[in-house]
Amino acid sequence: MTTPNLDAYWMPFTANRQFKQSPRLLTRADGMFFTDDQGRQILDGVAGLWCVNAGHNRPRIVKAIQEQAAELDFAPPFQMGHPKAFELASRLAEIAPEGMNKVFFTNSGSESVETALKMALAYHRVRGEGQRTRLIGRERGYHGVNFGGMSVGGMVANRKMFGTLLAGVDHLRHTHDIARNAFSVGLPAHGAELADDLERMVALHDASTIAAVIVEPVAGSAGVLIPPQGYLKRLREICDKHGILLIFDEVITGFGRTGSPFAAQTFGVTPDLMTVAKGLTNGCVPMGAVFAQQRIHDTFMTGPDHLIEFFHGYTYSAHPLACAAGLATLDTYAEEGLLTRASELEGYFAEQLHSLRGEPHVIDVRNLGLVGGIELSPRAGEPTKRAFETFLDCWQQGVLIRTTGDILALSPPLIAEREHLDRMIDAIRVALRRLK
Ligand code: PXG
Repeated sequence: MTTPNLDAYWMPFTANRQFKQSPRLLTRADGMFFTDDQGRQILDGVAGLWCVNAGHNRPRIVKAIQEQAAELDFAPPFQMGHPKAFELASRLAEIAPEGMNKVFFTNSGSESVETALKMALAYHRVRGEGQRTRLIGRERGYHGVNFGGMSVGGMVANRKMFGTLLAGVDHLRHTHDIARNAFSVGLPAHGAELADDLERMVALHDASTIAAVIVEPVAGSAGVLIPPQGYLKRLREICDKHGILLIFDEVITGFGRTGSPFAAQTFGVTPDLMTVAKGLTNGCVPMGAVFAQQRIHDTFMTGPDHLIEFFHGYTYSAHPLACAAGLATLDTYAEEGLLTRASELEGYFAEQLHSLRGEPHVIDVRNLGLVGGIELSPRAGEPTKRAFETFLDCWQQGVLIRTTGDILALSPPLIAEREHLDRMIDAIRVALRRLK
């Protein structure tokens, strides 16, 4: 295949110059594999980008999108609707955590986060507590790249170039603690007390100024940070004590990644608002959503009937193609039991991941459900380079992994078989052994 002219496309979250010197072009995908422009098969160790949970090119989803495009290509979402939007919201409410039965559609994880933050602020205002304007995120959190999500997020490189961000935001300490928790299998034992950081914020700012706390149940982009045992429950309790809303960002953990449909269910902790995207449509059509507790939604339903209750939405909210893809995705998940399959594979995957303990440069291995993280010691003076070289080596071996900082991440499609998991781990082992 001839390589296209690579000049005009300014690529997102990419080392553009390195890429354009030796491009990695994907041309097809099926099941667990991509095909590249050289005709090589690349095993997908990251479900595309944590999104293709049912694997690639699923016939039911492909057909649904094709048929929808011919039937109803677009329907305005404001003051209008189309049947599949309602059907998808109902189907999602059926698998949602307890009581989260209202669904607001967006087009990405970043938009879901902005939507949830705005919902939280407006909710308090409608209830007559409009002074609750403060938003609390967490160090090393990732909540997308728009201004709200960037502000509550805690990844330095994603924030430092972009000015003053939102005012009135504060951050809990992150929970990553290699000194106490290195090589934990599943949930780390130490660190539940870090949730008490929220009490510190309350002491500083007063609870009456705080609208919401947003955290990822399991942080993905920041390098697979698994919450310590009891941490999320404690955060929930402190939020309840002070009337602060708890938002779970489940953009990565949603749709089966941790062994239940949502991490809220895996941990037995129900948030007030929950953001999703990615696996909602199996990555096939951009779509995100915010789940809200009935009580939050109902708070907005006051005033004259003809007035808009929440001044927010997107041209492409509940786009017909996305709704069709979402419905077919949920069917596929249900037929194949994929939303709980990670819990079946978790033990085997953990064994394989933790077999990397003792390999060169490995300072921690972390796992939960079908998420794995391998942390490397950085090369002196060249942070992130070891991980990036491992990524390139695995790519040469025909395995796609993700890296962030000096951490390798795996999040295979939920259809993975043991031999796929073995191959991912083997490729990483080979790469680590020849790494400087
Ligand atoms: N919240 C979380 C928890 C995410 O992981 C977003 C929000 C934003 O979603 P959109 O659809 O706007 O990208 C994400 C996205 C990585 C990686 O390498 C992960 C994401 C994005 C880019 C890279 O781990 N997650």
